[in-house]
Amino acid sequence: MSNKEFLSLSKTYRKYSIDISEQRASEFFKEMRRRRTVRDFSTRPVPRGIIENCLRTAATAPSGANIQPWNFVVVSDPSVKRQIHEEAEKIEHEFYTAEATQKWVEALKALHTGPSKPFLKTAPYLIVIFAELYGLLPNGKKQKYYYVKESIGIATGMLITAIHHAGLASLTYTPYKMGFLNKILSRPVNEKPFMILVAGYPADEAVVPNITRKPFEEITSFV
Ligand code: IYR
Repeated sequence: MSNKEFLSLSKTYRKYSIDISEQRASEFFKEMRRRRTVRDFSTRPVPRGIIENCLRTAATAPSGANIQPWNFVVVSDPSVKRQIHEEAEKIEHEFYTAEATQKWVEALKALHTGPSKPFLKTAPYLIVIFAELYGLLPNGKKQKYYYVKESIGIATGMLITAIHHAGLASLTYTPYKMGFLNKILSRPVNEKPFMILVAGYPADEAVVPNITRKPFEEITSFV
Protein backbone atom coordinates (compact mmCIF):
# COMPACT_ATOMS: atom_id res chain seq x y z
CA MET A 1 0.00 0.00 0.00
CA SER A 2 1.45 3.39 -0.84
CA ASN A 3 -0.32 5.85 1.37
CA LYS A 4 1.45 8.37 3.51
CA GLU A 5 -1.05 7.79 6.31
CA PHE A 6 0.22 4.24 6.81
CA LEU A 7 3.63 2.79 7.59
CA SER A 8 4.78 -0.71 6.85
CA LEU A 9 4.44 -2.84 10.01
CA SER A 10 7.78 -4.44 9.12
CA LYS A 11 9.47 -1.30 10.45
CA THR A 12 8.36 -2.13 13.97
CA TYR A 13 6.96 -5.68 14.23
CA ARG A 14 9.37 -8.59 14.79
CA LYS A 15 8.39 -12.12 13.86
CA TYR A 16 10.08 -14.89 15.88
CA SER A 17 10.21 -18.62 15.27
CA ILE A 18 7.75 -20.64 17.37
CA ASP A 19 10.66 -21.85 19.55
CA ILE A 20 11.82 -18.34 20.27
CA SER A 21 8.25 -17.14 20.91
CA GLU A 22 7.71 -19.95 23.40
CA GLN A 23 10.95 -19.11 25.15
CA ARG A 24 10.17 -15.40 25.29
CA ALA A 25 6.64 -15.95 26.62
CA SER A 26 7.95 -18.27 29.31
CA GLU A 27 10.82 -16.02 30.32
CA PHE A 28 8.65 -12.94 30.48
CA PHE A 29 6.16 -14.79 32.67
CA LYS A 30 9.00 -15.83 35.00
CA GLU A 31 10.16 -12.23 35.16
CA MET A 32 6.69 -10.82 35.84
CA ARG A 33 5.59 -13.38 38.41
CA ARG A 34 8.35 -12.07 40.67
CA ARG A 35 6.65 -8.68 40.80
CA ARG A 36 5.15 -7.81 44.16
CA THR A 37 3.47 -4.70 45.39
CA VAL A 38 5.80 -3.20 47.98
CA ARG A 39 4.80 -0.89 50.84
CA ASP A 40 8.20 -0.26 52.45
CA PHE A 41 10.53 1.87 50.37
CA SER A 42 14.17 2.82 50.70
CA THR A 43 15.19 6.47 50.49
CA ARG A 44 17.93 5.41 48.03
CA PRO A 45 17.76 7.78 45.07
CA VAL A 46 16.80 6.54 41.62
CA PRO A 47 18.17 8.34 38.54
CA ARG A 48 15.37 10.30 36.91
CA GLY A 49 16.22 8.86 33.47
CA ILE A 50 15.02 5.41 34.58
CA ILE A 51 11.61 6.79 35.52
CA GLU A 52 11.50 8.83 32.29
CA ASN A 53 12.01 5.72 30.18
CA CYS A 54 9.40 3.78 32.17
CA LEU A 55 6.96 6.63 31.46
CA ARG A 56 7.89 6.53 27.77
CA THR A 57 6.94 2.85 27.84
CA ALA A 58 3.60 3.64 29.51
CA ALA A 59 2.91 6.24 26.85
CA THR A 60 3.14 3.59 24.11
CA ALA A 61 -0.10 2.07 25.45
CA PRO A 62 -3.06 1.76 23.11
CA SER A 63 -5.89 4.19 23.88
CA GLY A 64 -9.41 4.95 22.67
CA ALA A 65 -9.14 6.84 19.36
CA ASN A 66 -5.43 7.22 20.19
CA ILE A 67 -6.33 10.19 22.37
CA GLN A 68 -3.75 9.18 25.03
CA PRO A 69 -5.89 10.56 27.86
CA TRP A 70 -3.20 10.54 30.52
CA ASN A 71 -0.96 12.90 32.35
CA PHE A 72 1.82 11.79 34.69
CA VAL A 73 3.08 14.12 37.41
CA VAL A 74 6.34 12.82 38.87
CA VAL A 75 6.77 14.15 42.40
CA SER A 76 10.21 14.03 44.01
CA ASP A 77 10.25 17.45 45.75
CA PRO A 78 10.22 16.66 49.50
CA SER A 79 7.91 19.58 50.31
CA VAL A 80 5.31 18.42 47.75
CA LYS A 81 5.65 14.83 48.97
CA ARG A 82 5.07 16.13 52.51
CA GLN A 83 1.84 17.86 51.46
CA ILE A 84 0.59 14.72 49.72
CA HIS A 85 1.53 12.62 52.75
CA GLU A 86 -0.33 14.92 55.11
CA GLU A 87 -3.54 15.04 53.05
CA ALA A 88 -3.50 11.32 52.26
CA GLU A 89 -3.14 10.30 55.91
CA LYS A 90 -6.05 12.57 56.87
CA ILE A 91 -8.23 10.90 54.26
CA GLU A 92 -7.09 7.39 55.14
CA HIS A 93 -7.81 8.04 58.80
CA GLU A 94 -11.39 8.82 57.75
CA PHE A 95 -11.50 5.65 55.61
CA TYR A 96 -10.22 3.32 58.33
CA THR A 97 -12.52 4.70 61.04
CA ALA A 98 -15.79 5.57 59.25
CA GLU A 99 -18.77 3.30 59.88
CA ALA A 100 -19.65 3.17 56.19
CA THR A 101 -16.32 1.66 55.10
CA GLN A 102 -15.90 -1.08 57.73
CA LYS A 103 -16.82 -3.95 55.35
CA TRP A 104 -14.21 -2.67 52.92
CA VAL A 105 -11.61 -2.36 55.69
CA GLU A 106 -12.38 -5.97 56.65
CA ALA A 107 -11.72 -7.12 53.06
CA LEU A 108 -8.21 -5.61 53.25
CA LYS A 109 -7.14 -7.55 56.36
CA ALA A 110 -4.66 -9.81 54.56
CA LEU A 111 -2.83 -6.77 53.19
CA HIS A 112 -2.07 -5.36 56.67
CA THR A 113 -2.64 -1.80 55.52
CA GLY A 114 -3.60 1.10 57.78
CA PRO A 115 -3.93 4.89 57.79
CA SER A 116 -0.19 5.46 58.17
CA LYS A 117 1.50 6.05 54.78
CA PRO A 118 5.21 6.70 55.43
CA PHE A 119 6.14 5.59 51.90
CA LEU A 120 4.74 8.88 50.60
CA LYS A 121 7.75 10.57 52.21
CA THR A 122 10.43 7.87 51.90
CA ALA A 123 10.02 6.68 48.29
CA PRO A 124 11.97 8.82 45.80
CA TYR A 125 9.08 9.14 43.34
CA LEU A 126 5.32 9.48 43.58
CA ILE A 127 4.01 9.19 40.04
CA VAL A 128 0.59 10.78 40.17
CA ILE A 129 -1.44 9.50 37.23
CA PHE A 130 -4.26 11.71 36.01
CA ALA A 131 -6.96 10.57 33.58
CA GLU A 132 -8.09 13.21 31.11
CA LEU A 133 -11.83 12.67 31.20
CA TYR A 134 -12.52 15.00 28.27
CA GLY A 135 -10.67 17.61 26.27
CA LEU A 136 -10.96 21.31 26.94
CA LEU A 137 -11.32 23.18 23.64
CA PRO A 138 -10.03 26.75 23.30
CA ASN A 139 -13.67 27.96 23.08
CA GLY A 140 -14.32 26.44 26.52
CA LYS A 141 -16.40 23.51 25.15
CA LYS A 142 -15.72 19.89 26.08
CA GLN A 143 -14.30 17.40 23.60
CA LYS A 144 -15.50 13.84 24.13
CA TYR A 145 -12.83 11.23 24.89
CA TYR A 146 -13.37 7.48 24.54
CA TYR A 147 -12.61 4.51 26.82
CA VAL A 148 -10.62 6.67 29.21
CA LYS A 149 -10.68 4.16 32.10
CA GLU A 150 -9.59 1.31 29.89
CA SER A 151 -6.83 3.39 28.32
CA ILE A 152 -5.41 4.68 31.58
CA GLY A 153 -5.58 1.20 33.11
CA ILE A 154 -3.55 -0.24 30.25
CA ALA A 155 -0.96 2.56 30.45
CA THR A 156 -0.67 2.11 34.21
CA GLY A 157 -0.18 -1.65 33.79
CA MET A 158 2.59 -1.01 31.32
CA LEU A 159 4.19 1.48 33.69
CA ILE A 160 4.11 -1.05 36.54
CA THR A 161 5.67 -3.63 34.20
CA ALA A 162 8.40 -1.23 33.05
CA ILE A 163 9.27 -0.27 36.63
CA HIS A 164 9.57 -3.93 37.62
CA HIS A 165 11.63 -4.69 34.53
CA ALA A 166 14.03 -1.89 35.50
CA GLY A 167 14.62 -3.56 38.88
CA LEU A 168 12.56 -1.13 40.92
CA ALA A 169 9.48 -1.72 43.03
CA SER A 170 6.11 0.00 42.90
CA LEU A 171 2.95 0.41 44.92
CA THR A 172 -0.45 1.05 43.36
CA TYR A 173 -1.75 3.49 45.90
CA THR A 174 -5.26 4.96 45.73
CA PRO A 175 -6.16 7.22 48.64
CA TYR A 176 -9.83 6.88 49.57
CA LYS A 177 -10.50 10.32 48.06
CA MET A 178 -8.08 11.87 45.59
CA GLY A 179 -9.40 15.34 44.76
CA PHE A 180 -6.67 16.93 46.90
CA LEU A 181 -4.13 15.91 44.24
CA ASN A 182 -5.61 18.38 41.72
CA LYS A 183 -5.15 21.15 44.26
CA ILE A 184 -1.61 20.31 45.35
CA LEU A 185 -0.41 19.68 41.79
CA SER A 186 -2.49 22.42 40.09
CA ARG A 187 -4.16 20.10 37.58
CA PRO A 188 -7.26 21.29 35.65
CA VAL A 189 -10.84 20.10 36.23
CA ASN A 190 -10.88 17.78 33.22
CA GLU A 191 -8.20 15.65 34.87
CA LYS A 192 -9.20 13.08 37.47
CA PRO A 193 -6.57 11.49 39.72
CA PHE A 194 -6.41 7.79 38.88
CA MET A 195 -3.66 6.55 41.16
CA ILE A 196 -0.41 7.38 42.89
CA LEU A 197 2.18 4.90 41.65
CA VAL A 198 4.89 4.93 44.30
CA ALA A 199 8.26 3.92 42.86
CA GLY A 200 11.75 3.28 44.17
CA TYR A 201 13.89 0.60 45.75
CA PRO A 202 12.31 -1.57 48.43
CA ALA A 203 13.57 -1.00 51.97
CA ASP A 204 16.25 -3.55 52.95
CA GLU A 205 13.96 -5.12 55.52
CA ALA A 206 10.83 -4.96 53.33
CA VAL A 207 8.38 -7.83 53.60
CA VAL A 208 5.27 -8.56 51.53
CA PRO A 209 2.02 -10.22 52.60
CA ASN A 210 1.84 -13.98 52.15
CA ILE A 211 -0.91 -14.00 49.56
CA THR A 212 -1.40 -16.17 46.48
CA ARG A 213 -2.63 -15.77 42.92
CA LYS A 214 -5.71 -17.64 41.75
CA PRO A 215 -5.04 -20.92 39.96
CA PHE A 216 -4.68 -20.53 36.21
CA GLU A 217 -7.57 -22.97 35.54
CA GLU A 218 -9.89 -20.86 37.65
CA ILE A 219 -9.26 -17.63 35.78
CA THR A 220 -9.04 -18.91 32.19
CA SER A 221 -11.05 -20.98 29.76
CA PHE A 222 -10.29 -21.84 26.18
CA VAL A 223 -13.34 -22.20 23.98
N1 IYR B 1 -6.63 3.33 50.28
C1 IYR B 1 -6.48 2.53 51.50
C2 IYR B 1 -7.28 1.28 51.47
C3 IYR B 1 -6.93 0.22 50.48
C4 IYR B 1 -7.85 -0.12 49.51
C5 IYR B 1 -7.60 -1.14 48.64
I1 IYR B 1 -9.02 -1.68 47.30
C6 IYR B 1 -6.37 -1.85 48.70
O1 IYR B 1 -6.12 -2.87 47.80
C7 IYR B 1 -5.45 -1.53 49.67
C8 IYR B 1 -5.75 -0.48 50.57
C9 IYR B 1 -5.00 2.26 51.79
O2 IYR B 1 -4.19 2.38 50.88
O3 IYR B 1 -4.67 1.93 52.92
